[in-house]
Amino acid sequence: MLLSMHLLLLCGLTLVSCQFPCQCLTKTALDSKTCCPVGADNSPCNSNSGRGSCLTYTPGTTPYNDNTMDRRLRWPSGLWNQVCRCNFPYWGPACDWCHPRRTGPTCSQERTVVRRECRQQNCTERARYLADVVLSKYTLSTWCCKLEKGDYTNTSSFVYSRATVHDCYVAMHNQASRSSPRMAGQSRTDLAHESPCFLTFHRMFLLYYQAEMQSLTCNPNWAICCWNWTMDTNTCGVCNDTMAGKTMPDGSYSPESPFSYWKVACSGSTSSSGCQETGPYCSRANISRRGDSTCAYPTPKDMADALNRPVYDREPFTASALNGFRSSVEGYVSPDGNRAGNFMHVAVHSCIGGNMDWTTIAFNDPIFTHHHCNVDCAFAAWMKIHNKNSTDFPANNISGCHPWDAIFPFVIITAHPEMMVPTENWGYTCGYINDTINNYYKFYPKP
Ligand SMILES: [Cu+2]
Repeated sequence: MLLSMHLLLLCGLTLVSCQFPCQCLTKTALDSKTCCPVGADNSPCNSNSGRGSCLTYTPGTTPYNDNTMDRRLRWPSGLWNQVCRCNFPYWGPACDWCHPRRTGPTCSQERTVVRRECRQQNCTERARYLADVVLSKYTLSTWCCKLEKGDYTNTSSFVYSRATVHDCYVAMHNQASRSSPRMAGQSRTDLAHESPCFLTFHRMFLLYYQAEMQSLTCNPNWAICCWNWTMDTNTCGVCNDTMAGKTMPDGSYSPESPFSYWKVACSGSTSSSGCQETGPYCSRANISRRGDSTCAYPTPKDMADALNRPVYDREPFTASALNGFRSSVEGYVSPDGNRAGNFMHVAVHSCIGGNMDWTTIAFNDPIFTHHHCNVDCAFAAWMKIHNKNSTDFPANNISGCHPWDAIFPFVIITAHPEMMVPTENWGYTCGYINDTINNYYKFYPKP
């Protein structure tokens, strides 16, 4: 408790989010399996002010062959079984944020933020957005700690450190996609990709990032800008110095982009290690891309074809599961759903290349959010076109991705299907969703 109080004093009252709350990684917290951070009212989960309670959480039991050694599974029970449960309209690790669809000092105002195509921002808005993202790279998160070393089979191996806001999201994505010891017959342990969880994980991930940016910038209307790459044919339309940065022939960023100064976070990570660093900040590599900037981007017809898969996902629910919307938009399957390869979301990661081409460090490139914003917009369009809801999230046998599994690494317990709802329920919309839907109807007339 003393350490938590001390941390609170250090952090002040504005808590923002990241990989794991530092207060939950102390030996005491891990030994007692309790992750109930002390909030602004000096009580765990801000319970004194009625915002939340520290409760025992028991995840759904699974009939499948999960690796019980990997403490990311049956989340969060491998690390903590006492966690905050926030009362609406409160949200966040200590229930001190507003739910994403509320704002104001007492979280009483309903609101919806609009995620626009980046190119719809005017000059002032672009400059502001760029400055905000740069601020996130150089501002130490007030409560996030990232796991630098540690094996998810043994919590006493954990080594954690504070990190900046942006770098915590690199770490979060890194930890969700790392491998870990497997049981016989288990083919994968990535908790964020190559499964039905791909779209639900990334929706929660971007929502958290957006909430944190709103807090960091004191701007409750801050919204991620989206890169609709179907507008581009063979060059990246947002890769200029007023937006995501221009790429030089050697793969570096244009010296006129602030991103040319950025260093890679989780620079020493491999697919099975934690977010390790190669050395002190200044000695790390600069973030980078693929030098040759020309690439065949997914076309409006590709997007329409992917949107035309009426079923969310199908057996075996892996990267190459054929004929489902998730695998087509993720892109290990063609947009028409019938063959494996590199298309859509995956193809765009490769088009940008460099850090973006490695799942465990992809978030280092600020274009990650612009890209995934568009993927999330496609998810929203697909739900509207086919009239889908959370009951369409399939029962499946993928570890960490059962319908009752809480989304790792968030300590706000949220099951994957809870993300499969209209975006308005989570306080945002995609500003160009009607363009995406109308484009779909150009290729596939309304029934
Ligand atoms: Cu990802």
